[in-house]
Amino acid sequence: MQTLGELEGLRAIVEQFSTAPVESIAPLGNGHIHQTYLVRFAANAGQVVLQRLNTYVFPDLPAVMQNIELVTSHVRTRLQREGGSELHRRILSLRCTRAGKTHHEDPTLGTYRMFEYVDGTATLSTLATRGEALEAGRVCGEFARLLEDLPPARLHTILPGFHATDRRFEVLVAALAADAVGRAAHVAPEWKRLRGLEPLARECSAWARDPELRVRITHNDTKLDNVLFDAASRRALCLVDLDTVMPGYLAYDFGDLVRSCVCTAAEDAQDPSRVGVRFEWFEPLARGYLSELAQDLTALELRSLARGALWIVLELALRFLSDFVQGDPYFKIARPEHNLDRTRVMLALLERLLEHESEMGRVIELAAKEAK
Ligand code: GN1
Ligand code: MG
Repeated sequence: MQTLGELEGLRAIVEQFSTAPVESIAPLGNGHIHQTYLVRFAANAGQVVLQRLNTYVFPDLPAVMQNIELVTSHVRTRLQREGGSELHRRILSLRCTRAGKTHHEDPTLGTYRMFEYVDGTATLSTLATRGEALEAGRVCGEFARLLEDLPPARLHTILPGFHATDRRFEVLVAALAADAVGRAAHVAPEWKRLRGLEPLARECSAWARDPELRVRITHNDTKLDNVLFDAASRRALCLVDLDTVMPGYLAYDFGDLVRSCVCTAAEDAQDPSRVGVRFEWFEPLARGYLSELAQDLTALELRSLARGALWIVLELALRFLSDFVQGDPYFKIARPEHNLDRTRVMLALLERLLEHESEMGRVIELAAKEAK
């Protein structure tokens, strides 16, 4: 909960965007990067999402906001052309400041932006039905399909090397060597396991030398938390959290969705022995995803999808451990070993996923054949 002073500050920020009187402001969601609030206006004048943006993670906010404007307006136009209904629920809408800017910078309170809140929606922390899995996969594939005619070069590369798993490996090596906060010795067991996974960390870059692994516009943060569902029908409406939309590879988007859906434990569980894989979600996720995209994928892209689940889990293990070793500058933490717990969960998940390595490939092939 915010203090009274914080609340006053937030109200002052809201005034930059709207003159409507505010009824309440409450924290929303559980992102690791920004601070997100739900703002309710008085007299049923609607709700908006207000975000205090993390400028440590996103130093070039104008570039982030330009990407978001370009991508949301492109998707909106495509949906209109396809004759879709309820467009305001199928792509996020930015609300600009009263001065017409995409975000507001306050010298003491920080930098903020606002989105229209989409009514009657829910996010899911876990999947409960096959229908939800099909839908999550479908909306993720749809996002890529709707952006296939926008040249990737028109977008800013917001975070260079974001999914360059081999570079993430090198960052960890450097962090361990620098040992800025004296934690390197403590993470020796995790490092030993990660060191053995270097070939997997280098795999995507090797594949990417082949132009058949196409550079597309990708979301780059497609965890289940970022899929917005209709609360009643459980139909997936759209992807949220568009900060990292930029040129990338499909494998990471599909992989991120998979890893966030199949894990039986929370991303930050404190007991990694509870990590298992609900493999029954993999097939509907793949089927939903490919129902939108199968026609358009190269053979290498298709093969990369199952690898993506492995690449992203390894990448997250590397990122969480690097952050822990560097003293937690990046991911929000609620306890001292939070990032180490996250690392251990990712390592356990990778082990479990590797048991399904060839099965994942077979399921993708079959789903693609059926979708074509
Ligand atoms: C961060 O913003 P949020 O919490 O959705 C992170 C992702 C990680 C994710 C792990 C910009 O996502 O890359 O996969 O945490 N986003 C950024 O939960 O680093
Ligand atoms: Mg995010």
